[in-house]
Amino acid sequence: MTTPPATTPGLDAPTWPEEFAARYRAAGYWRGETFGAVLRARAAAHPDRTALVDPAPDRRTWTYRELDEAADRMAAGFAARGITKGDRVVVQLPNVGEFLVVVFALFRIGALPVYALPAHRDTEIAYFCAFTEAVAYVVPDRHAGFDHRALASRIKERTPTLRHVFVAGEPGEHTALAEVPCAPAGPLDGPEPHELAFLQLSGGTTGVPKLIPRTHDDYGYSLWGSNEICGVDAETRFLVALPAAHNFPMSSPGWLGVLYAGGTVVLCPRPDPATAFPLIAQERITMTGLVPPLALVWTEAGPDSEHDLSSLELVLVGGAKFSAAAARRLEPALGCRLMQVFGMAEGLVNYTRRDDAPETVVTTQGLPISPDDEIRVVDDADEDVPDGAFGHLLTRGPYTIRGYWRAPQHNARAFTADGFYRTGDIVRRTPTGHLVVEGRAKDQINRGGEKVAPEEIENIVLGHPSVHDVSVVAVADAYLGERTLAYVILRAGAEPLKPVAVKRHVRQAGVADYKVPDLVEFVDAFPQTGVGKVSKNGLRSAAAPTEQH
Ligand code: OOB
Repeated sequence: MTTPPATTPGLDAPTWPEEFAARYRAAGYWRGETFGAVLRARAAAHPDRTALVDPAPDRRTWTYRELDEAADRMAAGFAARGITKGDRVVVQLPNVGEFLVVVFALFRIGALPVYALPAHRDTEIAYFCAFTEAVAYVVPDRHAGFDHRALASRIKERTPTLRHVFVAGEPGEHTALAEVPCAPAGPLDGPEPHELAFLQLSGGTTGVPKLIPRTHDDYGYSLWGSNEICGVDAETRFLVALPAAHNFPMSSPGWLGVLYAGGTVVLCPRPDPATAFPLIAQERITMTGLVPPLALVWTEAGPDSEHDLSSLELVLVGGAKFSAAAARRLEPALGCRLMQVFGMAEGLVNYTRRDDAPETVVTTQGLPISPDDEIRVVDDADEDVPDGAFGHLLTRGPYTIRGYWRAPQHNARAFTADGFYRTGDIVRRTPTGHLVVEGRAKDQINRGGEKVAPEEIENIVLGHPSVHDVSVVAVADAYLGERTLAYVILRAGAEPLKPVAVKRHVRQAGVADYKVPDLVEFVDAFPQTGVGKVSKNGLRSAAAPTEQH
C-alpha cells in the first residue's frame, strides 16, 4: 500500500516529511477523517441530538441531522455558484449559526475558509482577499454597529478574484446567504484527510499577518486529543464565548471538538457576564473557554450573580498569561474547575490536567497534548538550556505546521532547518514537564489574548504627514495584561499633535479597533541599542503604566 503525501502538492506550504507523516498515522494520531465526514458520521449515529444552539435574537437550534443537511445544501449552492475544491473563501461572521453551516459546507467542497475576525476592517480584509486570491467573502449585514455590506462592496471593487459576497441577513447589493442552499446535485469530490481544511490567521510579528495551513488530519488530532484531556463527550454543553473564528474556541476543545464528540455547541453573542450568565443557566452549560481579562470579569461577577451557574464544570483560560493570583480566585468564584491552556494557531497546545495538583493548575500553563509533541527550550544560539532554565520554546509535532502558507522567506526564519517552529515564547519547564510561560522574544503585543504586531501599526502611523518615526511597544496593564503604547517622534517643524489625532489616523486606516494604540507619547528620540537600532526593550522599561485620556 502506498501512503499519500502529507498534503497535496501545489497547496503552497511546506509539509511534514513522509517519515513523520507515516509515524503520525501509524501512531493513530492522524485518523484519516475529514470534518465533513465526521459530521456525517455523527448525524448518522445520533440524528436527533442537538448539535448547535444560536440563542440570539430568537433561539434557533440544529440537530446533528439538520446541521448535516444544512451543510450539504449550502455546499450544493456554493458549488452551483462555481466554488470548487481548493478555492479560498474569506469568512467573517460573528457567533451565529450560519458560521458553522458555511464552514462545514466549505469543508464538504474542499474549499478553504480563511478565518477573519469580526473586528477586522478594510486593511485586513483587503489583504486576506488579495493574498489568498479569494473567490468569495461571507459577512453579516451589520454587527456591533458596523455595516459589513459596505465594507464588502469596497473590498469587491479592489479585488479582481472576488466573485461573490454572501450576506447573513439583509444582503443589500450582495447575495443573501439564505438564498444559496439548494438540493445537492450529487456527491462532491471533497478533500482528502491529508489535504488542507482551512487557513487560520497567525497573531503575527510582521507588517502583514501570516496564514496558517491546517489539514483535516492534523487539526483532527488536536480536536480529539483536546477532548480526551478536557473530558468532552456527548453530554458536554459548550459555550462559545470568544469569537468562533479564533483557534482557541474552535479547537481547544472548542466548537469543532465538541461536535467531534457529539456534544452541544451554544453560541454566545457577547462574552460579558450579563449576556453569558443567563445563557449558562438556561442552556445548562458545562464548559467554556475564556481569555484572562474575561476570566477576571467573570470571577468578579460570579459570586453575586442571580443566575444559576451550577451546571458549569470546567472553564479553560488561555490566549495570554493568566496570573496565579487570578487563577486561584476563579474556581471558588464560579464553582467549577479551571484548566489553563497555552496554545497557538500554528499548532502546539498545552493544558493543565484534571488530575494535576491545584498548585500546578494555577502556576503552570500545562503539558502538550501529544507524547509526540517535541519540545525544545533553547538559548539565543539554539543550544538546549538545562531543565528549569528559561529559554526560547521550539516545537515540532503531529499537529504543528511546518510552514506558513505562501511565505518561504518568513518560513526560513520562523522554522529551524529540521522543522521546529520558533514560537517566540520564553518558557521554562518544571520537573513534571509542565511549561511556564515567562515572557516573549517575538515582536508582538498580547492585548488580553488579542495579538498586535507592532510593525503593522508602526507602518500606518508612519503614513501620518507629521510623523518622523514611531515605535509601538507593550505596557503592563492590570486588566488586559498588556496595552499598546506608540512612541512618536514628530517631524521638525511639524504642528504639535494630540494623542487622539494619532489614534484617529490609525482607526481611519481601517484596521481592527483593538490595534489602535491605547496610549500615545511624543518623544524627541528613542533609546538606542549598541548597534544603533531602536531598543524596544529600552522603550518597554521606560514605559510606566499611566492613564491617558
Ligand atoms: C492562542 O493562539 P494565538 O495563535 O492567537 O496566539 C499564540 C500565542 C502564543 O505563542 C503565546 O505567545 C500566547 O499566544 N499565549 C499564551 C497563552 N496562550 C497563548 N501566553 C501565556 N499563557 C497562555 N496560556 O492564543 C491560543 C490557541 C489555542 C488555544 C489557546 C490559545
